[in-house]
Amino acid sequence: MNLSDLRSRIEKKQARLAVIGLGYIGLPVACEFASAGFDVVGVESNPQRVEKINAAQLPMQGSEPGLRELLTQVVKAGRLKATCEYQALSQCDVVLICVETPVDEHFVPNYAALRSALEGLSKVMPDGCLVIIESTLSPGTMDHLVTPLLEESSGKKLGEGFYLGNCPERVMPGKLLANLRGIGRVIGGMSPETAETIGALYQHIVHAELDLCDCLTAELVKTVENAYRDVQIAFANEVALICEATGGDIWQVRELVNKSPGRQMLFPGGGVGGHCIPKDPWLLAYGAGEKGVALQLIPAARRVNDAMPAHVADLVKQALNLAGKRIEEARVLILGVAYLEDADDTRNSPSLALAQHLERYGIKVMLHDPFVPGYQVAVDTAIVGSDALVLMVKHSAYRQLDLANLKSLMRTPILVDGRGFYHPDDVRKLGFSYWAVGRDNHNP
Ligand code: SAJ
Repeated sequence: MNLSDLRSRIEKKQARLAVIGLGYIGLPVACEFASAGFDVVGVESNPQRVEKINAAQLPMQGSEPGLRELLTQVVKAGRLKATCEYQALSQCDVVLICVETPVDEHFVPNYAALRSALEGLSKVMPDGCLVIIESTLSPGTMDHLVTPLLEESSGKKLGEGFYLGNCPERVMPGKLLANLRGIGRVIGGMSPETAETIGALYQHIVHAELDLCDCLTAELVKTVENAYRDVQIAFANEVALICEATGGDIWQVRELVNKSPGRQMLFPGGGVGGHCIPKDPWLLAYGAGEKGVALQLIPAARRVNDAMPAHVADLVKQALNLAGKRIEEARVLILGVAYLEDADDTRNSPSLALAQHLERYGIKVMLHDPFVPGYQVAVDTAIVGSDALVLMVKHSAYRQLDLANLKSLMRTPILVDGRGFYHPDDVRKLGFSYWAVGRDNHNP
């Protein structure tokens, strides 16, 4: 099939769609296209996830407004089917690839999942198939990895036997559907006609601007927008350290700085987690490094943010020492394991990094999270006999905690605030020794 025939089938919603990878990115987009009227098959490596999806059960916990209902609607309508078999792709006109693209311990992209998806697809890819990579890629990957791998494995030629584009996702756990529907997308095509065809597809589900460009630009935009955010957060974290040392209050400083025209300081905190921000700067840096550009600022920002869990651990240690507690006998409860408030995603969780630092000091660590399975023992049970409570995630449920009651259950009333969640006076009035990222900890 040529691009103009494909485009016409897309416009009439007759094109048969497939999504490889039914995770936080793939499942919502598969549901959205199915709901828009396309027949969608999802290819997923995890058989339990396949089973859940075909039973219209959401495979993730957190609060994802509208997704559970949407999944039920499209599965019951027979518009979305999940399978582990790549053979299902042999009948598809358009294949979206939504697999993880993490970096390894040396900050080098780990494209194992992407390679596996591309190789699986190549074996069964029909002529004229349109392949769209939604995964985040190091700049240059479409040219140097995706295209040659698809051509060599399938024996087809780009632009004749198949078409190729890169449409990076901009979702956020907790707002998966809202972001998918309401945030504009950059659409890169290996040819302008391909970008236009992909635009014709996404206009069925994205009710925001679609910016068409080449694939390198799409790869750069995605990694740069997240590196930008990481640098902004690192700036806030470094100013937080200045405020702690000088006795300032970062939350007041940030509010007043942002009254200055053109300033938009972000929030400091106990660390930067998630599947995007901690790794996309490294994907960008890798692409730059391949071209001989040695970066300074972007890697430094990563180091600042990655040092925040250790900084919170140091605050806990200082608090215990001041309270005369023996570190190796202390018990600490961490509130929040997910990397973001009101979500269940624990990828690159700063809380888990904090727990490792505390355990290295010999501290017994307990963790609580209302959304993450395995961490849901009631707070007023887990806190009994503890020497410090550490707030690491601003889950809404934590607003309901009765701090006076929790203090009465603790052995030592220390509260360490990693997210500016509490007002120092309110907490100290209850008798807590209050410590915080970005605040004056000289008189806790
Ligand atoms: N964080 C801070 N300070 C801030 C903002 C975030 O410490 O001011 C921390 C969070 O606690 C979290 C991590 O950074 O641990 C990431 O938070 P995030 O708000 O950036 O959430 P993500 O990782 O889901 O970011 C995604 C990104 N979207 C995509 O990559 C598609 C990001 O570009 C968006 O700006 C963000 O969602 C959003 O705000 O929607």
